[in-house]
Amino acid sequence: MEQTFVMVKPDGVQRNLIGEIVSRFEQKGYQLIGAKFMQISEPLAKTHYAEHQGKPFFDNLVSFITSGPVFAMVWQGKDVIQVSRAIIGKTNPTEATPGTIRGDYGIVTHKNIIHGSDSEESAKREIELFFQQDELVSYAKDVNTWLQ
Ligand code: RTP
Ligand code: MG
Repeated sequence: MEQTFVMVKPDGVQRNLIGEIVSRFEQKGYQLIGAKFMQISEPLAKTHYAEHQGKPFFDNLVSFITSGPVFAMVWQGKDVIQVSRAIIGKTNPTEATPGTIRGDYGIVTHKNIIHGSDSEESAKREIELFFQQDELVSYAKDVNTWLQ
């Protein structure tokens, strides 16, 4: 089953949006198989955002993502990589459609609340960067069991 890496950024944590964000992915029908509340180190930030090294916003991006705790997650389900990006919305919240997370809660590009992997390759890379294999738990769900 397809998996992707999603992370509530420091601004999202500070603004108490963890629950809202988790809820959106749960309600869509995706399954949470890993989660970690953590502080990103500078080396981890630079590795995670390596594709942007050398760009004018790189240093600010590293400072921002290490400025406070984040909530890192792995979500699983059909087409979860592409659909997560749709749930998250465009990078610049000004262009993000209302109804998306960035469209509903973001205003500026450098504080856009949430990260999601943009391809199969980056999902695999980012999951391995943030999680050990034994920190991911796939499990069957049967809601009715818990109502009886
Ligand atoms: P992310 O990786 O954080 O999920 O965001 P994204 O895919 O939507 O955007 P990406 O192009 O990967 O950029 C990573 C983060 O860098 C900041 N950024 N600033 N022109 C700019 O000032 C600029 N462009 C990108 C954003 O915070 C973006 O989320
Ligand atoms: Mg990106």
